[in-house]
Amino acid sequence: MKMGTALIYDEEMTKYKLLWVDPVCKIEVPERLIVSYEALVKSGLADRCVSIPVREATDAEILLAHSEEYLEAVKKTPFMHLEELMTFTQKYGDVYFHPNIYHCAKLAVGATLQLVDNVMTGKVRNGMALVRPPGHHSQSSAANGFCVFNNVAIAAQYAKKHHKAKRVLIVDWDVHHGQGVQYCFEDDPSVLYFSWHRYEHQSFWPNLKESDFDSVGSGKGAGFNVNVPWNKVGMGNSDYLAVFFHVLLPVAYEFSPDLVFICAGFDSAIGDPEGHMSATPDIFAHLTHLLMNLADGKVCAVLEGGYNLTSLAQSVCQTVQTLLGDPAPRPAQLGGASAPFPEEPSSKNRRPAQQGGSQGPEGDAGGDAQREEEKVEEKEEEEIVWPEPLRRVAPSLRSALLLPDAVECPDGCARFTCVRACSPLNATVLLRSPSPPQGCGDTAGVMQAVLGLLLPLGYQYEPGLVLLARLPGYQVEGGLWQQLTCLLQGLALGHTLVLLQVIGITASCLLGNAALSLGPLVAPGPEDVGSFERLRLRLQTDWPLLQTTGTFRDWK
Ligand code: SS9
Ligand code: ZN
Repeated sequence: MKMGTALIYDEEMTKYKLLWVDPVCKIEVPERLIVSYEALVKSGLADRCVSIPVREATDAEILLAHSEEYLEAVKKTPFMHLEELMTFTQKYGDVYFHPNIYHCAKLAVGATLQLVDNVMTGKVRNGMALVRPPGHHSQSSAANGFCVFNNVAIAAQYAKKHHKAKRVLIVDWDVHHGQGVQYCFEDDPSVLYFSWHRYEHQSFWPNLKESDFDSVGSGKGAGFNVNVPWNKVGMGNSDYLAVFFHVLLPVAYEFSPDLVFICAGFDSAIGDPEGHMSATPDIFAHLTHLLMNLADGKVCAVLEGGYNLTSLAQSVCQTVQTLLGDPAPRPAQLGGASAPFPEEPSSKNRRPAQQGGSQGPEGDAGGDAQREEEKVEEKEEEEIVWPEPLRRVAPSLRSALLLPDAVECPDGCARFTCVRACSPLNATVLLRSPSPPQGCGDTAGVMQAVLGLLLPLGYQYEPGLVLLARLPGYQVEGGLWQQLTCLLQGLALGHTLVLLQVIGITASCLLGNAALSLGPLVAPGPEDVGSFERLRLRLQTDWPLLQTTGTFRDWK
Protein backbone atom coordinates (compact mmCIF):
# COMPACT_ATOMS: atom_id res chain seq x y z
CA MET A 1 0.00 0.00 0.00
CA LYS A 2 3.02 2.27 0.11
CA MET A 3 2.52 4.59 -2.82
CA GLY A 4 5.18 7.23 -2.96
CA THR A 5 5.52 10.98 -2.97
CA ALA A 6 5.46 13.09 -6.13
CA LEU A 7 7.90 15.92 -6.68
CA ILE A 8 7.04 18.29 -9.48
CA TYR A 9 9.61 20.83 -10.56
CA ASP A 10 10.95 22.34 -13.75
CA GLU A 11 13.93 24.63 -14.09
CA GLU A 12 11.98 26.68 -16.62
CA MET A 13 10.12 28.31 -13.72
CA THR A 14 13.40 29.93 -12.59
CA LYS A 15 13.56 31.78 -15.89
CA TYR A 16 11.93 35.09 -15.12
CA LYS A 17 12.94 37.86 -12.75
CA LEU A 18 12.45 41.48 -11.78
CA LEU A 19 13.85 43.68 -14.55
CA TRP A 20 13.73 47.05 -12.79
CA VAL A 21 14.34 48.48 -9.32
CA ASP A 22 11.49 47.81 -6.89
CA PRO A 23 12.22 47.36 -3.19
CA VAL A 24 8.91 45.56 -2.67
CA CYS A 25 9.46 42.92 -5.35
CA LYS A 26 13.21 42.38 -5.07
CA ILE A 27 12.79 39.46 -2.65
CA GLU A 28 10.95 37.28 -5.18
CA VAL A 29 13.99 35.80 -6.96
CA PRO A 30 14.63 32.72 -9.14
CA GLU A 31 17.09 31.45 -6.50
CA ARG A 32 14.10 30.64 -4.27
CA LEU A 33 13.29 27.71 -6.48
CA ILE A 34 16.89 26.80 -7.25
CA VAL A 35 17.97 26.50 -3.59
CA SER A 36 14.82 24.58 -2.67
CA TYR A 37 15.35 22.00 -5.37
CA GLU A 38 19.10 21.76 -4.79
CA ALA A 39 18.53 21.10 -1.09
CA LEU A 40 16.16 18.27 -1.99
CA VAL A 41 18.74 16.79 -4.34
CA LYS A 42 21.65 17.17 -1.91
CA SER A 43 19.76 15.55 0.94
CA GLY A 44 18.81 12.59 -1.26
CA LEU A 45 15.11 13.39 -0.86
CA ALA A 46 14.53 14.23 -4.53
CA ASP A 47 15.76 10.77 -5.47
CA ARG A 48 13.23 9.13 -3.20
CA CYS A 49 10.34 11.01 -4.79
CA VAL A 50 8.46 10.13 -7.96
CA SER A 51 9.46 12.82 -10.40
CA ILE A 52 6.53 13.99 -12.52
CA PRO A 53 6.85 16.36 -15.48
CA VAL A 54 5.15 19.74 -15.52
CA ARG A 55 2.82 20.87 -18.28
CA GLU A 56 1.21 24.13 -19.33
CA ALA A 57 -2.31 24.67 -18.03
CA THR A 58 -4.91 25.19 -20.74
CA ASP A 59 -7.03 28.34 -21.09
CA ALA A 60 -10.08 26.42 -19.88
CA GLU A 61 -8.21 25.40 -16.73
CA ILE A 62 -7.03 28.94 -15.99
CA LEU A 63 -10.60 30.15 -16.48
CA LEU A 64 -11.70 27.95 -13.56
CA ALA A 65 -10.55 30.81 -11.31
CA HIS A 66 -9.96 33.80 -13.61
CA SER A 67 -11.88 36.05 -15.97
CA GLU A 68 -11.41 35.93 -19.73
CA GLU A 69 -10.43 39.62 -19.82
CA TYR A 70 -7.66 39.02 -17.32
CA LEU A 71 -6.33 35.94 -19.11
CA GLU A 72 -6.34 37.80 -22.44
CA ALA A 73 -4.47 40.71 -20.85
CA VAL A 74 -1.77 38.46 -19.34
CA LYS A 75 -1.45 36.67 -22.70
CA LYS A 76 -0.08 39.87 -24.22
CA THR A 77 2.78 40.26 -21.73
CA PRO A 78 5.31 38.01 -23.57
CA PHE A 79 5.29 40.53 -26.41
CA MET A 80 5.67 43.66 -24.29
CA HIS A 81 8.77 45.81 -24.06
CA LEU A 82 10.18 46.90 -20.72
CA GLU A 83 8.18 50.15 -20.60
CA GLU A 84 4.93 48.37 -21.43
CA LEU A 85 5.61 45.69 -18.83
CA MET A 86 6.18 48.35 -16.19
CA THR A 87 2.94 50.11 -17.09
CA PHE A 88 1.01 46.84 -17.08
CA THR A 89 2.53 45.94 -13.72
CA GLN A 90 1.31 49.22 -12.22
CA LYS A 91 -2.32 48.17 -12.63
CA TYR A 92 -1.79 45.64 -9.85
CA GLY A 93 -0.27 45.54 -6.37
CA ASP A 94 3.11 44.17 -5.28
CA VAL A 95 3.78 42.13 -8.40
CA TYR A 96 6.01 42.35 -11.48
CA PHE A 97 5.76 41.05 -15.02
CA HIS A 98 8.46 39.69 -17.32
CA PRO A 99 8.26 38.41 -20.92
CA ASN A 100 8.53 34.80 -19.66
CA ILE A 101 6.23 35.02 -16.62
CA TYR A 102 3.07 34.05 -18.54
CA HIS A 103 4.77 30.84 -19.65
CA CYS A 104 5.95 30.14 -16.09
CA ALA A 105 2.53 30.94 -14.64
CA LYS A 106 0.96 28.39 -16.99
CA LEU A 107 3.58 25.84 -15.89
CA ALA A 108 2.92 26.64 -12.22
CA VAL A 109 -0.78 25.91 -12.66
CA GLY A 110 -0.01 22.86 -14.83
CA ALA A 111 2.44 21.50 -12.26
CA THR A 112 -0.23 21.79 -9.57
CA LEU A 113 -2.78 20.01 -11.78
CA GLN A 114 -0.30 17.22 -12.52
CA LEU A 115 0.07 16.78 -8.78
CA VAL A 116 -3.71 16.61 -8.33
CA ASP A 117 -4.09 14.05 -11.14
CA ASN A 118 -1.41 11.78 -9.70
CA VAL A 119 -2.71 12.01 -6.13
CA MET A 120 -6.38 11.62 -7.02
CA THR A 121 -5.78 8.60 -9.25
CA GLY A 122 -3.67 6.94 -6.57
CA LYS A 123 -0.44 6.88 -8.60
CA VAL A 124 1.19 8.53 -5.61
CA ARG A 125 -0.03 9.04 -2.09
CA ASN A 126 0.91 12.71 -1.82
CA GLY A 127 3.36 15.21 -3.23
CA MET A 128 4.81 18.67 -3.55
CA ALA A 129 4.93 21.05 -6.49
CA LEU A 130 7.82 23.55 -6.43
CA VAL A 131 6.49 26.42 -8.49
CA ARG A 132 7.04 30.07 -9.41
CA PRO A 133 5.11 32.33 -9.64
CA PRO A 134 3.13 31.62 -6.46
CA GLY A 135 -0.65 31.82 -6.59
CA HIS A 136 -2.62 32.54 -3.44
CA HIS A 137 -2.89 36.34 -3.85
CA SER A 138 -4.06 36.40 -7.45
CA GLN A 139 -7.72 37.07 -8.07
CA SER A 140 -10.29 36.59 -10.79
CA SER A 141 -9.16 39.70 -12.63
CA ALA A 142 -5.95 40.72 -10.91
CA ALA A 143 -2.35 39.78 -10.39
CA ASN A 144 -1.19 40.52 -6.85
CA GLY A 145 1.61 39.80 -4.36
CA PHE A 146 3.98 38.13 -6.88
CA CYS A 147 1.09 35.90 -8.04
CA VAL A 148 -0.27 35.72 -11.59
CA PHE A 149 -2.66 32.73 -11.62
CA ASN A 150 -4.10 31.18 -8.49
CA ASN A 151 -2.47 27.73 -8.70
CA VAL A 152 -4.23 26.18 -5.71
CA ALA A 153 -7.65 27.77 -6.32
CA ILE A 154 -7.63 26.49 -9.90
CA ALA A 155 -6.48 23.06 -8.72
CA ALA A 156 -9.26 22.86 -6.11
CA GLN A 157 -11.89 23.65 -8.78
CA TYR A 158 -10.22 21.12 -11.07
CA ALA A 159 -10.29 18.40 -8.40
CA LYS A 160 -14.01 19.00 -7.89
CA LYS A 161 -14.71 18.97 -11.61
CA HIS A 162 -12.44 16.21 -12.90
CA HIS A 163 -11.98 13.98 -9.86
CA LYS A 164 -15.36 14.36 -8.17
CA ALA A 165 -13.80 15.68 -4.97
CA LYS A 166 -16.77 16.66 -2.81
CA ARG A 167 -14.89 18.46 -0.08
CA VAL A 168 -11.51 20.13 -0.45
CA LEU A 169 -9.47 21.58 2.41
CA ILE A 170 -6.94 24.32 1.69
CA VAL A 171 -4.44 25.01 4.48
CA ASP A 172 -2.58 28.25 3.81
CA TRP A 173 0.38 28.37 6.18
CA ASP A 174 2.10 31.16 4.23
CA VAL A 175 2.57 34.23 6.43
CA HIS A 176 0.40 36.35 4.12
CA HIS A 177 -3.36 36.09 3.81
CA GLY A 178 -4.25 34.33 0.55
CA GLN A 179 -7.11 36.70 -0.13
CA GLY A 180 -7.31 35.41 -3.71
CA VAL A 181 -8.19 31.94 -2.46
CA GLN A 182 -10.65 33.34 0.07
CA TYR A 183 -12.48 35.38 -2.61
CA CYS A 184 -12.66 32.38 -4.92
CA PHE A 185 -14.44 30.14 -2.41
CA GLU A 186 -16.18 32.65 -0.15
CA ASP A 187 -19.68 31.27 -0.78
CA ASP A 188 -18.63 27.69 -1.53
CA PRO A 189 -19.19 25.16 1.29
CA SER A 190 -17.32 22.45 -0.61
CA VAL A 191 -13.97 24.19 -0.15
CA LEU A 192 -12.80 24.96 3.37
CA TYR A 193 -10.11 27.63 3.36
CA PHE A 194 -7.89 28.10 6.41
CA SER A 195 -5.24 30.81 6.61
CA TRP A 196 -3.08 32.22 9.34
CA HIS A 197 -1.26 35.41 8.57
CA ARG A 198 0.68 38.34 9.95
CA TYR A 199 -1.98 41.00 10.42
CA GLU A 200 -1.04 43.45 13.18
CA HIS A 201 -4.52 44.92 13.28
CA GLN A 202 -4.63 45.42 9.51
CA SER A 203 -1.33 47.33 9.41
CA PHE A 204 0.44 44.52 7.56
CA TRP A 205 0.09 43.85 3.84
CA PRO A 206 -2.38 43.29 2.16
CA ASN A 207 -4.04 45.45 4.86
CA LEU A 208 -7.51 44.04 4.33
CA LYS A 209 -10.46 44.13 6.70
CA GLU A 210 -11.55 40.77 5.27
CA SER A 211 -8.38 39.06 6.50
CA ASP A 212 -9.63 39.32 10.08
CA PHE A 213 -11.08 36.46 12.10
CA ASP A 214 -14.65 37.60 11.50
CA SER A 215 -14.55 36.80 7.77
CA VAL A 216 -16.09 33.35 7.93
CA GLY A 217 -17.51 33.03 4.41
CA SER A 218 -20.91 34.05 3.08
CA GLY A 219 -24.21 32.47 2.03
CA LYS A 220 -23.89 28.71 1.85
CA GLY A 221 -20.14 29.09 2.40
CA ALA A 222 -20.61 30.69 5.83
CA GLY A 223 -18.42 28.79 8.27
CA PHE A 224 -16.08 27.44 5.61
CA ASN A 225 -13.52 30.24 5.76
CA VAL A 226 -11.22 30.34 8.78
CA ASN A 227 -8.80 33.22 9.29
CA VAL A 228 -6.27 33.37 12.11
CA PRO A 229 -4.74 36.85 12.02
CA TRP A 230 -1.54 37.25 14.04
CA ASN A 231 -1.50 40.67 15.65
CA LYS A 232 2.11 40.30 16.75
CA VAL A 233 5.27 39.16 15.02
CA GLY A 234 7.59 36.57 16.60
CA MET A 235 5.08 33.71 16.64
CA GLY A 236 6.83 30.43 17.32
CA ASN A 237 6.47 26.68 17.13
CA SER A 238 4.06 26.46 20.07
CA ASP A 239 1.81 29.08 18.57
CA TYR A 240 1.59 27.24 15.27
CA LEU A 241 0.94 23.90 16.96
CA ALA A 242 -1.66 25.40 19.30
CA VAL A 243 -3.60 26.80 16.35
CA PHE A 244 -3.46 23.43 14.60
CA PHE A 245 -4.62 21.53 17.70
CA HIS A 246 -7.33 23.91 18.84
CA VAL A 247 -8.60 25.55 15.65
CA LEU A 248 -7.64 23.93 12.35
CA LEU A 249 -7.63 20.20 13.11
CA PRO A 250 -10.98 20.00 14.94
CA VAL A 251 -12.62 21.84 12.05
CA ALA A 252 -10.72 19.81 9.42
CA TYR A 253 -11.68 16.46 10.98
CA GLU A 254 -15.30 17.53 11.24
CA PHE A 255 -15.21 18.63 7.59
CA SER A 256 -13.56 15.38 6.46
CA PRO A 257 -12.02 16.48 3.15
CA ASP A 258 -11.47 14.22 0.11
CA LEU A 259 -8.31 16.15 -0.72
CA VAL A 260 -6.00 18.51 1.17
CA PHE A 261 -4.01 21.33 -0.41
CA ILE A 262 -1.28 23.13 1.43
CA CYS A 263 -0.57 26.67 0.26
CA ALA A 264 2.97 25.95 1.38
CA GLY A 265 4.54 29.35 1.87
CA PHE A 266 7.58 29.35 4.11
CA ASP A 267 7.73 33.07 4.84
CA SER A 268 6.08 31.98 8.10
CA ALA A 269 9.45 30.48 9.15
CA ILE A 270 12.21 32.11 11.14
CA GLY A 271 14.53 34.50 9.35
CA ASP A 272 12.02 35.54 6.74
CA PRO A 273 12.21 39.24 5.86
CA GLU A 274 8.44 39.45 5.36
CA GLY A 275 7.07 37.34 8.18
CA HIS A 276 9.36 38.13 11.12
CA MET A 277 8.09 34.99 12.82
CA SER A 278 10.15 32.64 15.03
CA ALA A 279 8.89 29.17 14.08
CA THR A 280 11.78 26.93 13.04
CA PRO A 281 11.89 24.87 9.82
CA ASP A 282 11.32 21.59 11.66
CA ILE A 283 7.84 22.73 12.67
CA PHE A 284 6.74 22.14 9.07
CA ALA A 285 7.47 18.44 9.56
CA HIS A 286 4.82 18.41 12.28
CA LEU A 287 2.33 20.62 10.47
CA THR A 288 2.63 18.29 7.47
CA HIS A 289 2.39 15.16 9.64
CA LEU A 290 -0.74 16.46 11.34
CA LEU A 291 -2.47 16.88 7.96
CA MET A 292 -1.42 13.52 6.53
CA ASN A 293 -4.22 11.48 8.08
CA LEU A 294 -6.96 13.59 6.55
CA ALA A 295 -8.41 12.62 3.15
CA ASP A 296 -6.83 9.14 3.44
CA GLY A 297 -3.45 10.83 3.12
CA LYS A 298 -4.13 12.73 -0.12
CA VAL A 299 -2.05 15.86 0.49
CA CYS A 300 -0.86 18.23 -2.25
CA ALA A 301 1.68 20.81 -1.08
CA VAL A 302 2.22 23.72 -3.44
CA LEU A 303 4.94 26.31 -2.89
CA GLU A 304 3.82 29.88 -2.25
CA GLY A 305 6.15 32.38 -0.50
CA GLY A 306 9.41 32.06 1.43
CA TYR A 307 12.08 34.73 1.04
CA ASN A 308 14.94 33.72 3.31
CA LEU A 309 16.75 31.25 1.09
CA THR A 310 18.22 29.28 4.00
CA SER A 311 15.05 28.83 5.99
CA LEU A 312 13.08 28.26 2.77
CA ALA A 313 15.29 25.37 1.63
CA GLN A 314 15.32 23.79 5.10
CA SER A 315 11.55 24.08 5.41
CA VAL A 316 10.93 22.56 1.98
CA CYS A 317 13.11 19.57 2.95
CA GLN A 318 11.23 19.11 6.23
CA THR A 319 7.93 19.10 4.38
CA VAL A 320 8.98 16.67 1.64
CA GLN A 321 10.73 14.30 4.04
CA THR A 322 7.57 14.11 6.10
CA LEU A 323 5.43 13.49 3.01
CA LEU A 324 7.82 10.60 2.28
CA GLY A 325 6.86 9.12 5.65
CA ASP A 326 10.03 9.57 7.66
CA PRO A 327 9.47 10.13 11.38
CA ALA A 328 9.19 13.78 12.36
CA PRO A 329 12.03 15.34 14.40
CA ARG A 330 11.64 16.29 18.04
CA PRO A 331 9.76 19.57 17.93
CA ALA A 332 12.10 22.25 19.23
CA GLN A 333 11.29 25.21 21.45
CA LEU A 334 8.02 24.06 22.93
CA GLY A 335 9.19 24.48 26.50
CA GLY A 336 8.53 28.16 27.01
CA ALA A 337 5.12 29.44 28.02
CA SER A 338 4.62 30.83 24.60
CA ALA A 339 1.27 29.54 23.45
CA PRO A 340 -0.96 30.99 22.39
CA PHE A 341 0.30 34.51 23.06
CA PRO A 342 4.07 34.62 23.51
CA GLU A 343 6.00 36.76 25.91
CA GLU A 344 8.14 39.44 24.36
CA PRO A 345 10.78 37.83 22.12
CA SER A 346 13.80 36.78 24.12
CA SER A 347 16.04 34.43 22.18
CA LYS A 348 18.62 35.61 19.72
CA ASN A 349 16.61 34.08 16.90
CA ARG A 350 13.79 36.41 17.56
CA ARG A 351 13.50 39.69 15.85
CA PRO A 352 12.63 42.51 18.26
CA ALA A 353 8.96 43.50 18.08
CA GLN A 354 8.24 46.34 15.68
CA GLN A 355 8.91 49.79 17.03
CA GLY A 356 6.22 52.46 17.10
CA GLY A 357 5.39 54.25 13.87
CA SER A 358 4.54 51.12 11.93
CA GLN A 359 0.82 51.39 12.59
CA GLY A 360 -0.29 52.67 9.21
CA PRO A 361 -0.05 50.76 5.94
CA GLU A 362 3.52 50.20 4.83
CA GLY A 363 5.16 52.09 2.04
CA ASP A 364 3.85 55.52 2.99
CA ALA A 365 7.07 56.76 4.50
CA GLY A 366 9.48 58.28 2.00
CA GLY A 367 12.99 59.51 1.43
CA ASP A 368 16.08 59.09 3.56
CA ALA A 369 14.27 58.06 6.69
CA GLN A 370 12.89 55.00 4.97
CA ARG A 371 16.24 54.07 3.46
CA GLU A 372 17.85 54.36 6.87
CA GLU A 373 15.15 52.19 8.34
CA GLU A 374 15.70 49.62 5.61
CA LYS A 375 19.41 49.52 6.38
CA VAL A 376 18.68 48.94 10.04
CA GLU A 377 16.22 46.22 9.15
CA GLU A 378 18.68 44.47 6.90
CA LYS A 379 21.26 44.56 9.65
CA GLU A 380 18.81 43.13 12.14
CA GLU A 381 17.91 40.36 9.76
CA GLU A 382 21.51 39.33 9.29
CA GLU A 383 21.70 38.57 12.99
CA ILE A 384 18.90 36.04 12.93
CA VAL A 385 20.46 32.63 13.33
CA TRP A 386 18.97 29.29 14.22
CA PRO A 387 20.43 25.82 14.42
CA GLU A 388 20.31 23.81 11.22
CA PRO A 389 17.70 21.07 11.57
CA LEU A 390 19.24 17.77 12.60
CA ARG A 391 19.57 15.14 9.90
CA ARG A 392 16.51 12.97 9.86
CA VAL A 393 17.01 9.35 8.99
CA ALA A 394 14.69 6.98 7.23
CA PRO A 395 14.34 3.94 9.51
CA SER A 396 15.81 0.84 7.91
CA LEU A 397 13.23 -1.33 9.64
CA ARG A 398 9.97 0.33 10.41
CA SER A 399 7.85 -2.17 12.23
CA ALA A 400 8.54 -5.36 14.17
CA LEU A 401 6.10 -7.63 15.94
CA LEU A 402 6.23 -10.08 18.78
CA LEU A 403 3.65 -12.66 17.79
CA PRO A 404 2.36 -15.96 19.08
CA ASP A 405 3.68 -18.73 16.83
CA ALA A 406 0.36 -19.47 15.19
CA VAL A 407 -0.20 -15.88 14.02
CA GLU A 408 1.02 -14.86 10.61
CA CYS A 409 3.20 -11.77 10.33
CA PRO A 410 1.62 -8.99 8.21
CA ASP A 411 3.40 -7.96 5.00
CA GLY A 412 6.15 -5.45 5.51
CA CYS A 413 6.55 -6.11 9.23
CA ALA A 414 9.33 -8.23 10.69
CA ARG A 415 8.78 -10.94 13.28
CA PHE A 416 10.86 -10.24 16.38
CA THR A 417 12.51 -13.65 16.57
CA CYS A 418 14.29 -13.13 13.27
CA VAL A 419 15.25 -9.50 13.76
CA ARG A 420 17.18 -9.76 17.01
CA ALA A 421 20.04 -7.82 15.46
CA CYS A 422 17.98 -4.94 14.04
CA SER A 423 16.36 -2.09 15.88
CA PRO A 424 12.94 -1.38 14.46
CA LEU A 425 11.35 2.05 14.67
CA ASN A 426 8.32 0.63 16.43
CA ALA A 427 7.19 -2.63 17.90
CA THR A 428 3.98 -4.43 18.54
CA VAL A 429 3.32 -7.11 21.11
CA LEU A 430 0.32 -9.20 20.30
CA LEU A 431 -1.47 -10.57 23.32
CA ARG A 432 -3.14 -13.95 23.23
CA SER A 433 -6.48 -13.64 24.96
CA PRO A 434 -9.35 -12.73 22.65
CA SER A 435 -11.00 -9.39 23.30
CA PRO A 436 -14.73 -9.15 23.81
CA PRO A 437 -16.51 -7.01 21.21
CA GLN A 438 -17.20 -3.51 22.47
CA GLY A 439 -19.44 -0.75 21.23
CA CYS A 440 -17.64 2.27 19.86
CA GLY A 441 -17.78 5.50 21.77
CA ASP A 442 -18.73 8.89 20.38
CA THR A 443 -16.20 9.32 17.59
CA ALA A 444 -16.49 13.10 17.52
CA GLY A 445 -15.98 13.34 21.27
CA VAL A 446 -12.93 11.13 21.20
CA MET A 447 -11.39 13.08 18.32
CA GLN A 448 -11.99 16.32 20.17
CA ALA A 449 -10.14 14.93 23.16
CA VAL A 450 -7.32 13.56 20.99
CA LEU A 451 -6.78 16.85 19.14
CA GLY A 452 -7.51 19.31 21.94
CA LEU A 453 -6.06 17.46 24.91
CA LEU A 454 -3.92 14.43 24.15
CA LEU A 455 -1.80 15.82 21.31
CA PRO A 456 -1.02 19.16 23.00
CA LEU A 457 -0.09 17.29 26.20
CA GLY A 458 2.05 14.86 24.24
CA TYR A 459 3.84 17.58 22.30
CA GLN A 460 4.52 19.56 25.44
CA TYR A 461 5.71 16.52 27.38
CA GLU A 462 8.09 15.30 24.67
CA PRO A 463 8.08 11.59 25.50
CA GLY A 464 10.90 9.28 24.44
CA LEU A 465 8.45 6.49 23.69
CA VAL A 466 4.75 6.25 23.01
CA LEU A 467 3.11 3.18 24.52
CA LEU A 468 -0.26 2.32 23.06
CA ALA A 469 -2.44 -0.38 24.52
CA ARG A 470 -5.65 -1.66 23.01
CA LEU A 471 -6.95 -4.00 25.64
CA PRO A 472 -10.36 -5.42 26.50
CA GLY A 473 -12.54 -2.72 27.97
CA TYR A 474 -10.59 0.03 26.23
CA GLN A 475 -11.81 -0.86 22.79
CA VAL A 476 -12.07 2.08 20.43
CA GLU A 477 -13.54 1.81 16.97
CA GLY A 478 -11.06 0.83 14.24
CA GLY A 479 -10.84 4.10 12.32
CA LEU A 480 -10.40 6.04 15.51
CA TRP A 481 -7.69 3.69 16.69
CA GLN A 482 -5.87 4.17 13.40
CA GLN A 483 -6.07 7.95 13.70
CA LEU A 484 -4.71 7.74 17.22
CA THR A 485 -1.87 5.44 16.21
CA CYS A 486 -0.92 7.60 13.23
CA LEU A 487 -1.17 10.97 14.94
CA LEU A 488 0.85 9.85 17.97
CA GLN A 489 3.70 8.77 15.70
CA GLY A 490 4.56 12.48 15.42
CA LEU A 491 5.92 12.14 18.97
CA ALA A 492 9.06 10.44 20.27
CA LEU A 493 10.67 10.43 16.82
CA GLY A 494 8.04 7.87 15.84
CA HIS A 495 9.06 5.35 18.50
CA THR A 496 5.86 3.55 19.35
CA LEU A 497 5.25 0.40 21.33
CA VAL A 498 1.83 -1.13 20.86
CA LEU A 499 0.13 -3.80 22.95
CA LEU A 500 -2.90 -5.29 21.33
CA GLN A 501 -4.86 -8.37 20.42
CA VAL A 502 -5.78 -7.94 16.76
CA ILE A 503 -3.03 -6.85 14.45
CA GLY A 504 -4.62 -5.95 11.07
CA ILE A 505 -5.47 -2.26 11.04
CA THR A 506 -2.66 -1.23 13.36
CA ALA A 507 0.12 -2.74 11.26
CA SER A 508 -0.88 -0.57 8.31
CA CYS A 509 -0.42 2.59 10.40
CA LEU A 510 2.86 1.45 11.89
CA LEU A 511 4.17 0.85 8.39
CA GLY A 512 3.55 4.50 7.59
CA ASN A 513 0.24 4.37 5.78
CA ALA A 514 -2.39 7.01 6.40
CA ALA A 515 -5.24 6.29 8.76
CA LEU A 516 -8.58 5.88 7.04
CA SER A 517 -10.92 8.82 7.02
CA LEU A 518 -13.57 8.87 9.75
CA GLY A 519 -16.10 10.60 7.52
CA PRO A 520 -17.73 13.92 8.45
CA LEU A 521 -18.12 14.19 12.22
CA VAL A 522 -21.17 15.45 14.02
CA ALA A 523 -20.90 17.64 17.09
CA PRO A 524 -19.72 15.71 20.14
CA GLY A 525 -22.26 15.31 22.91
CA PRO A 526 -22.65 18.22 25.32
CA GLU A 527 -21.59 16.05 28.26
CA ASP A 528 -18.35 15.11 26.52
CA VAL A 529 -17.70 18.72 25.61
CA GLY A 530 -18.34 19.80 29.18
CA SER A 531 -16.02 17.32 30.82
CA PHE A 532 -13.40 17.84 28.16
CA GLU A 533 -13.48 21.59 28.67
CA ARG A 534 -13.27 21.23 32.46
CA LEU A 535 -10.25 19.00 32.10
CA ARG A 536 -8.58 21.39 29.68
CA LEU A 537 -9.17 24.36 31.97
CA ARG A 538 -7.70 22.49 34.91
CA LEU A 539 -4.60 21.41 33.03
CA GLN A 540 -3.86 24.55 31.05
CA THR A 541 -2.00 26.33 33.82
CA ASP A 542 0.68 23.64 33.76
CA TRP A 543 0.54 22.85 30.03
CA PRO A 544 0.70 25.99 27.91
CA LEU A 545 -0.15 24.18 24.70
CA LEU A 546 -3.60 23.60 26.18
CA GLN A 547 -4.29 27.32 26.54
CA THR A 548 -6.93 28.57 24.17
CA THR A 549 -7.82 31.91 25.68
CA GLY A 550 -5.69 35.01 26.05
CA THR A 551 -6.37 38.07 28.09
CA PHE A 552 -8.37 40.88 26.57
CA ARG A 553 -5.18 42.93 26.33
CA ASP A 554 -3.75 40.43 23.88
CA TRP A 555 -6.44 40.51 21.26
CA LYS A 556 -8.17 43.86 21.53
C1 SS9 B 1 5.18 44.63 2.54
C2 SS9 B 1 5.19 44.31 1.09
C3 SS9 B 1 4.55 43.01 0.80
C4 SS9 B 1 4.01 41.56 -1.06
C5 SS9 B 1 4.42 40.28 -0.54
C6 SS9 B 1 3.80 39.15 -1.30
C7 SS9 B 1 4.13 37.83 -0.73
C8 SS9 B 1 3.54 36.73 -1.44
N1 SS9 B 1 6.47 44.59 3.13
N2 SS9 B 1 4.67 42.69 -0.51
S1 SS9 B 1 3.71 35.18 -0.66
ZN1 ZN C 1 3.67 35.07 1.62
